Amino acid sequence: MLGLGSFWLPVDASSTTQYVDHLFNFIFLLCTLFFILIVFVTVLFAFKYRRKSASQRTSPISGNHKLELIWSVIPGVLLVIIFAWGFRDYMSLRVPPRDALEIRVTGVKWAWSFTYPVDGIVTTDLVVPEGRPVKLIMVSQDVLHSFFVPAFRIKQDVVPHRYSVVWFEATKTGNYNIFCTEYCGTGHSQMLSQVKVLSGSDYQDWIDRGGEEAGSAGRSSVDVGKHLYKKQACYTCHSIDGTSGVGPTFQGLYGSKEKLESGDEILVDDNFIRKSIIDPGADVTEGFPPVMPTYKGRLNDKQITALIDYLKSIGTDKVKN
Ligand code: HEC
Ligand SMILES: [Cu+2]
Repeated sequence: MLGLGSFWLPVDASSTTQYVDHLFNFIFLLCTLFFILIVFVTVLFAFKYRRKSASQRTSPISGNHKLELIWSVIPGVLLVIIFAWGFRDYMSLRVPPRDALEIRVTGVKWAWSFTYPVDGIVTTDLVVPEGRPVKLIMVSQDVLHSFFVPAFRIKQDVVPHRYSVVWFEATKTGNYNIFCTEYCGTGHSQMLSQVKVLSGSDYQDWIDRGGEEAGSAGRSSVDVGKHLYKKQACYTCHSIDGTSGVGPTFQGLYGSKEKLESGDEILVDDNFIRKSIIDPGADVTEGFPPVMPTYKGRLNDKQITALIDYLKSIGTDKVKN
């Protein structure tokens, strides 16, 4: 409609964007027309009916049924049109097609993770095939988040202890941003991921490869770990340069001795790191609050190993602070 879509709205890359866009353009156009009409009439009347002499009186007006009917019925009809149109499209957006591919989404402070129905595939970017409906079943592990993909025009709250559902069918291969649009704490603005839309055969290859992070085939375990450190938002609490954040720095952590809240001293080795990631509440490091979220179910064994390899690579001589 008038090419407004491309100017006001982000790229569209799903089969249902038209629902949102057409209605948006209609309402936008309506608002523009009424804005012009109202401003024009206001200015016109201000001149036409302004007081012409000091002795002029306002003529007595008791009402005008015809006028009142016109300004009630016309907007009333327009509202009913918007409602009916919106309701029809809302239903199409709410009800996922039966044959949709189901992927589970977990929101956590401050990262998204995606669990595939195929054994063990867990990712931080949502990888989907082009031209196939995808149904996302979403839940939060902590606070309220909201899953938003502008290019698909889908947005849905992600709530703890309850599953919410949203669906889409990507129509163009490429990468599209995922945002969290419900303020969820310090790292909210860094809660970023991408939808990677692959062609059907590329997607199948990706699944067959065990769902490596897209583009990570052939990368070393340390590199994958480094990638996960960023994508799983470890960096929002753990620095790698020795500075203490919400959690202890990773610099020189591997192989060092840590004091636990229980008073025990423990050697940071592969098993301790693994345990810290899966069950962070079990051995809390002295001097830190027990706020680390569990990554159980959001990282598979391969990914945990990659993180361990990455931590090992950041040096073993700890700069104490
Ligand atoms: C919300 C903040 C937060 C995030 C995100 C977070 N952690 Fe932690 N982490 C902590 C805190 C606080 C501690 C110390 C208290 C404890 O042991 O539970 C900790 C402890 C650890 C420890 C033990 C360190 C030690 O000195 O004993 C490891 C290993 C660890 N985290 C790894 C990770 C990894 C890997 C990630 C990302 C996959 C991650 N953490 C994400 C806050 C966080
Ligand atoms: Cu969030």
